[in-house]
Amino acid sequence: MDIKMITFQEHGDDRGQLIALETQKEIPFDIKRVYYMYETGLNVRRGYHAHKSLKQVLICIHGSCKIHLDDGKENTEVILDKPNVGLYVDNLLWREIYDFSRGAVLMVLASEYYDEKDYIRDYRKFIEYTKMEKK
Ligand code: T46
Repeated sequence: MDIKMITFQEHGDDRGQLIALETQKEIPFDIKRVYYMYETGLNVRRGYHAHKSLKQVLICIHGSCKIHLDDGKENTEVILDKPNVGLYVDNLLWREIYDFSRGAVLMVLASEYYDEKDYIRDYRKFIEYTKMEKK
């Protein structure tokens, strides 16, 4: 499976590091929404859905977590554990997020406003959807 990781430029000096993320520069879409999850329980697994059209970049800005991605044919696991690395998650990818370390903060930059109608929450429907899209 083709996974796109984006390494962001660090603007470091003797005070520490700083990362800047701009629409259509480091992030390959117009950012319409930012959300982040924190205080996630140690054995929590979240996600369990795909998006019809939403594109996102996931950055674990503190701690670590794992992302399971499935395109309907293949699947893979990605570890996010660096604040200067983002995972680009295209539409029509089933995702599950788990193994959050204590204190982990997962920030997500999204290409669209929140829209429940964009979610595919049933795995069988997701598989049907991926087949329809390829016709
Ligand atoms: C995704 C993964 C990585 C909002 O009100 N606005 C928002 O923008 C979002 C993302 C969520 N919510 C509400 C909806 C639920 O009542 O926050 C609650 C938790 O959201 P959800 O159960 O969808 O969280 P996850 O971790 O299953 O999924 C989220 C995103 O929804 C999803 O797009 O790709 O993180």
